[in-house]
Amino acid sequence: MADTGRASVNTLEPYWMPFTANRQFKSAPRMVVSAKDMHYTTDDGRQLLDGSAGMWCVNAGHGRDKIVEAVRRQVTEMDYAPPFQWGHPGAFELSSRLATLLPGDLDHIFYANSGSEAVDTALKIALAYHRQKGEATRTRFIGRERGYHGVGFGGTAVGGISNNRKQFGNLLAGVDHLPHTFNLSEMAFSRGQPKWGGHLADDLERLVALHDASTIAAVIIEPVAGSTGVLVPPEGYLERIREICDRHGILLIFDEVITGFGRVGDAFAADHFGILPDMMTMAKGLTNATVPMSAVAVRKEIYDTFMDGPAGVEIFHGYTYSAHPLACAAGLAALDVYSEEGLFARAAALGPKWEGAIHALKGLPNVIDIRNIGLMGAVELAPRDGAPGARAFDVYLECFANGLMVRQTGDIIALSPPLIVTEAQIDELFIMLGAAIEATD
Ligand code: PXG
Repeated sequence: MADTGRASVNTLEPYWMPFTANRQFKSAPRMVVSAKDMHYTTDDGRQLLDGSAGMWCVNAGHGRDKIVEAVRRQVTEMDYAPPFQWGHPGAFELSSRLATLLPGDLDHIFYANSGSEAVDTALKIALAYHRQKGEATRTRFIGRERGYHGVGFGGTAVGGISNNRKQFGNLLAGVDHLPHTFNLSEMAFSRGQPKWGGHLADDLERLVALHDASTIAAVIIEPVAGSTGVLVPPEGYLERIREICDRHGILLIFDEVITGFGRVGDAFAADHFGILPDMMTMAKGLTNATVPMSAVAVRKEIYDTFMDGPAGVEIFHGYTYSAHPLACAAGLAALDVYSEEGLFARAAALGPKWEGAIHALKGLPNVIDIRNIGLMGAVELAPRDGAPGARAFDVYLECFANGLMVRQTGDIIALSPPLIVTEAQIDELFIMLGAAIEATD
């Protein structure tokens, strides 16, 4: 009998962990073995309050019966269906539900399996759309510094995080970046949208002048930058980006992989800020992270442009697991839970409590900024001399030791609890985080 390796000792070595300091982790592993509602359980039986909704994705909390049951039912009934030239009811039903939920005429949905794939899909749709309209010179993309759009070649190229780019050479050609919107001296301790910084959108005019509008396919931004530490758009900023894109025939893509599904207190950030993008990427909360799935929503005119093209396959793009039946079942059940429990409105209602609780950390040692919107928040610490990120990493480890899961990026602790969080759990979260900051040099 072939040796499957099952009987061999299970070591930490063979798993090459993503975006992880493997050597550090393997010397002191942090293992979670089960999860329910607001808590993880560690392998040594401790409860961890989930202050990050896993990785910004478990918006309805963990192990929700309705979602688990829907996936169980689907896997028994039909495990898989080919998405090219075949359909299954769940894919159409989920799309109809999303089209209703999404703002404006963002009413056609293309599926992928991760935020990264959704971003690369949106970029490819933009290229093909302009080509279809006879504007094949529009090939350039504009991203933004401190933007995160996943790890595909396109997403890495339009992303604005140096560490994510520098190992990988030239990536996609013809990409430029807007400046990020963060300015500590102008906006420290802003609550919600900073008042300063709307004018930073005018840099898009500068890039249009430099490259000429006829070469630019799309601008892609996160309405609120998540991964790089909750950078809330300044007042007026998104409005000006939208207006400049409109004036120059440039598509505007909102990457709502984090901000979608209630995180900012509305279904989408596009609703919250009242700005309609031409395309929207989503993932994470789409299925409450129970099954991987992502999607690109496009406006009617984009879909119609493809449908007006030559007969046959309208776009040569898709994945084996596009609209996977298990993911569709999880997505439909997640949407049910969100609406039955009014979780998007709940996030909005808890916003003031959240804002008050996070800003109460002002004055603790090394805290140089606090930012918040909806149920997202970030606490930024002064870096240690010559060791950027080390202080926040120590806070992160201290939180873990005390029973709290958070995200850490640079010298920032980022927070995004499941939207079922209670007021008492918000208090508990910030007591633990405050204690961890105080315990850290
Ligand atoms: N776009 C945005 C805005 C994201 O936040 C992606 C695309 C990529 O999604 P996938 O599913 O390919 O990972 C993301 C992912 C963090 C963190 O700690 C954030 C993400 C992923 C992992 C960690 O901030 N966002």
